[in-house]
Amino acid sequence: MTPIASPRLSRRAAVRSLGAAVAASPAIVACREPWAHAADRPPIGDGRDQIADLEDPAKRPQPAAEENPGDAPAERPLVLSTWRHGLAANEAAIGILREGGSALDAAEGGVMVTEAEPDNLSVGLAGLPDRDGLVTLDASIMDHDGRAGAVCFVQGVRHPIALARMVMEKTPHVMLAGIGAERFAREQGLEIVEQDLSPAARERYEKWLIDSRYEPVVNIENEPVGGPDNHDTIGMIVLDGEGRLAASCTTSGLGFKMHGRVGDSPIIGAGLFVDGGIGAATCTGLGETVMKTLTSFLAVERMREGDTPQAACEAAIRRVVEKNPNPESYQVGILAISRDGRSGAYAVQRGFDFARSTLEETTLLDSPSLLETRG
Ligand code: SD4
Repeated sequence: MTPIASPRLSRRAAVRSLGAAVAASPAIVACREPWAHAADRPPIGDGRDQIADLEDPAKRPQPAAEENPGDAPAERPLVLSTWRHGLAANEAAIGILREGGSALDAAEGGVMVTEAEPDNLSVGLAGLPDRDGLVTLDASIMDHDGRAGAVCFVQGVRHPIALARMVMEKTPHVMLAGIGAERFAREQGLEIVEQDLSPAARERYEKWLIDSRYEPVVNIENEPVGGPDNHDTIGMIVLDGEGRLAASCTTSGLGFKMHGRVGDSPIIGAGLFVDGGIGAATCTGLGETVMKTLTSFLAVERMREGDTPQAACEAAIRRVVEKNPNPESYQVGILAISRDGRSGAYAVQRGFDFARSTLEETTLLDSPSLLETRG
């Protein structure tokens, strides 16, 4: 695919523009709407019996939006991001697009807002620590032309997403880990801070130490949906006004994970995937389930095969459930945008909300889920 030439904000300009972007952005729509009228679609069953049908192209949903009334209307530009914290991130991303930034600039700058939040327990340096009391961060970014960058198991880096972009743009590699990534961040002049838990994270950690006595917690997401450790990570997908797609994903990972654990967020194809000629997807949730099914890659490949973004998200979540037992015990949510601006969202279970922004408005939406349609 030929890259589309366009003006691009410098990184510094993009970061500078965040404040102005948020100030100049349209009002956030406060209402929460059911996404894509889940109740109007036929029941999906438990997911496993649908896999065979989806292998038959004749039975797959057709790509035309009008043939899939459950799909959201096509929009361009369009920004989707995971969870409620996506509202502020989307506003910043839309602001960057308004100022002439590319989808990549918006995807990077948007999630930097979340990384900088002082009270976010799942993204950035204020996030929950691992079992050793250390905050370790994962992030990845991908552009419409297939370039990708990622960092994992990094400590003290204020903006891991910016570091991931630097890996993409300034090294011959795709991923840097741990102290090598931190050294590269220092060389590039990125802000590095001493490890120090945020007050909220410290409180939670100290409580966890007493309650859990350092015993392994295999499924930290096996908390009630909406529970404090249960979700987060911001994954953002952007379609800009010129038709370019980009995605970003950044997280402090699962709270109280083993030291050294890396999740899906920095794994290209798992936490995110972009094919500029097809579409983009990003995932959140229990990373171990996503890594084993390359959920974002699968969704983009389903779109390549003709699925709508909504159908692609549903197929990807069905695959997660097919390959990972006890879906009641974990959550995975996925968002997708096709290159023509249609979009989809789906999750294993209730409780996955996401932010959707056009130039006109930003809305918090509830994703439909597989388990809620099982009856
Ligand atoms: C991880 N996927 O590290 C991330 C965490 C997450 O909702 O998204 N939780 O596994």
